[in-house]
Amino acid sequence: MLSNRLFGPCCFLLSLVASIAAARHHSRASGLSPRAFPVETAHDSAEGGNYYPITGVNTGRDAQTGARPFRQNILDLQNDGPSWSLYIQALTAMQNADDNDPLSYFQVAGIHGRPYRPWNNFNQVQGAGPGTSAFGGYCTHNSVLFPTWHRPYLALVEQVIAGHAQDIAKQYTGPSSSDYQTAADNLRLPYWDWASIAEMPDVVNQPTVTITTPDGDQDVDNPLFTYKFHQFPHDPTLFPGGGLANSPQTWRDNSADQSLQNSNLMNRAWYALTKSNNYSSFATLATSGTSIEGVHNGVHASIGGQNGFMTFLDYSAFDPIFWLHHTNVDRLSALWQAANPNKYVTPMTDPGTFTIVPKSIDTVSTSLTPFTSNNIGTAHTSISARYLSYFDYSYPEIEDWTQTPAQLKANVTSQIYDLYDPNQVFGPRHDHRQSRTLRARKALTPGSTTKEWTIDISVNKFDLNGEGFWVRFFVGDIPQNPQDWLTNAASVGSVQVMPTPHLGEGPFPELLEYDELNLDGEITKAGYDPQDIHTVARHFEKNLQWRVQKLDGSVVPTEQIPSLNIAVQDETVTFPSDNTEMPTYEEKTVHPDVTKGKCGGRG
Ligand SMILES: *[C@@H]1O[C@H](CO)[C@@H](O)[C@H](O)[C@H]1NC(C)=O
Ligand SMILES: *[C@@H]1O[C@H](CO)[C@@H](O)[C@H](O)[C@H]1NC(C)=O
Ligand SMILES: [Cu+2]
Repeated sequence: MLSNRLFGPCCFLLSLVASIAAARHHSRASGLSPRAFPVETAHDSAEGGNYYPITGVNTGRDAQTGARPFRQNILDLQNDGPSWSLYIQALTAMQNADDNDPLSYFQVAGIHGRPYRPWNNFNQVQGAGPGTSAFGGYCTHNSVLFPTWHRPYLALVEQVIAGHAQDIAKQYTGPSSSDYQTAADNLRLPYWDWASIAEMPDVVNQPTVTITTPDGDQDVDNPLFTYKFHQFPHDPTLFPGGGLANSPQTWRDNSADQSLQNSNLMNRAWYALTKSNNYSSFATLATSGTSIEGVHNGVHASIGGQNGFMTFLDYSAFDPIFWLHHTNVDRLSALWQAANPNKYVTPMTDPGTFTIVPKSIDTVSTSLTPFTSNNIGTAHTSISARYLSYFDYSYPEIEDWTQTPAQLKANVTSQIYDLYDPNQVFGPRHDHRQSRTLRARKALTPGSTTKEWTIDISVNKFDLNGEGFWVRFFVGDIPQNPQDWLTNAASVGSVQVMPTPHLGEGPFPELLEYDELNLDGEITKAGYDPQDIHTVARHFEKNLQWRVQKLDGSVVPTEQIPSLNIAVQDETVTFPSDNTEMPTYEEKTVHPDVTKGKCGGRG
C-alpha cells in the first residue's frame, strides 16, 4: 500500500490517499454458476410501470440448442448484406429520433456524461439521486463496476437498434424479404477489435455507405461517421462552457490511427487478460497492475486526440465509434470471465457518480443506475449483468451452450493465446487479418520460464484540477518537439489520465489510478536477455525517462504531478505446456535504483 512507498526527492507534497486501497475488503467472489442464475426473470415485465426494461434482444435464440446470436466483428458484419443494411438504417433511425424520446440516440448517449440529467425517471436509488455527488453522468470509471455498468448500457442500445431493424425488415418485399426478417432477428451490436488491428475500421471514416434499402440500393449518410446534434447551438444549461459544447457534430483526431498503432493495444489487452488474477485487477484502474479500463482509455484518447469527443467521458458516447469500442471492451471482459469462471466483483470503494455517493462501497448488488431489468424499476446489478445469456447474445469465441464452464475455460484460454499473445508461444495466429503483427521473442516455447519487466505507475487523476494528461515514457532520446509525442511515436508507452466527469471548480477529489506498461519490446530491441537482471536494470537506470504532457501537447513540469509514483519491476513468468492454461507469475521484484532520483520515481 501507499504508506510503504517512497517518493522521489523533488516531490515533497506527499499525497496521503488511503481511501481506495484501505477500504478494499477481501471477500469471496460471488460463486454463482451460470445455471444458478434465474435467467427467466430477465424477461418478466410487470404491468403498469414506467421504466424501460433492459433484457437484450430476445429474438434469434435457438430454443432447441440454446445457441444465441453473436455480436460480430464489424469487419464481418459489413460483408453480410441484409444484416449490414439493417444495422445502418436502424442506427440512423435511432440518431434521427426526437431528442425528447428517451430511446433516442441523443438521450441514450447522454446517460454516460453530459447533460447530467436523470434518464427515464430513474432517480431514487439507494438514497442517492442525481446530483448527490459532485460527479456528473452515470458512467462508472475507476470503479470495479466499469465493465458491468457498460454491459446493460450496450444491451439498451442493442435493443433499441434491433427494434428499429424489426420495423425496417418488414418493409422489404419480394423473395429476399425473409432474409431481412432473419437478419433482424439475429442482429446484435458489432465490435471493433482494436487489440487485433490497431486502426479504425475503414467504414467508420466514410461519410456515406451503400446499402440495400426497401427501395433498392442507395448511398446513405453513414451513421458511424458522425452524429449530428439536432439542436445547435446547444441549450447552455445542458452543455455549458466552451470546448465540445461548441461542436454541432462529433469528430475524431486526424492522427487517431497513428496514435492507436503506437499504443501497444494488443500487448496491453493480453496482459490485462492474462496477468489479472482477480476481477478488480482485470476490471479497473483503481487496482494495481494492468486493466481493461487502462487499455480502453488508450483507445479513447487516441481517437479523440487533443480535443475530440472520445477524449472526454462527458462527451465520448455521442461519437458512434464509442459503441464499437465498448462492445469490444465487453467482449474482452466476457473472455476474461470465461477464462476465470469463479471470479467476479468483490467489494471495493467507488469514487462516486451522478447517483453513487463518493466513497461508498460497491458490491455485486450495487444498482447499475439508471438501467432496470423490468418496467417497475428493479435496478440491474452486477449479478444480473454477469452472464451474456441474460441479454441473449454471445461473441464468436464464446459458445457457452455447447460446453461446461470448465471446457469453456480451456477453450477460451487457448483462443486468448491465439488472438493476443505477443510472443506467440503456441504458434502463429489463425486470423490472417492479424498477420502484420511480428513475433516478439522467438525463443519462448511452451513450458519455458523467463522474466518480464514492467513500469508500475500510480497517479492521482485530479492532479491537474480536472484536466486530462499523459504520462509518456521514453528510453533514450526524447524528441525535441513535444507535439511529436502526441502520436506516441518515440516513446516506450504512455498512460492516459482521464479524470471522471466532475462538476464545478473543485475542490477536486484525490482519485488514484494504477497502470503497468510492459518493457519486453524494448529489451528485445536493445538485444538483452531479460533474465540478465543487472544489465537490464542498468539499461533502464541510464535510459528510462518520463514526461507529463497536457492534451494540447504542452509539457507540464513533473513536479506539478505530486502524486506520480513510478517503479520498474521484474517478475518470473512460466508458460504452461499447453495453451488451455494461463501463464503463471511469481512475486514482483522492484528495482529502486532504476527510478531513484528521477522526479516521480520510487527509490
Ligand atoms: C487483486 O489483485 C491486485 C493486484 O495483484 C491486488 O492489488 C488487489 O489487492 C487484489 N484485490 C483483491 C480484492 O483481491
Ligand atoms: C472451442 O469450442 C468451439 C465450439 O464451441 C469449437 O468449434 C472449437 O474447436 C473449440 N476450440 C478449441 C481450441 O478447443
Ligand atoms: Cu469508455
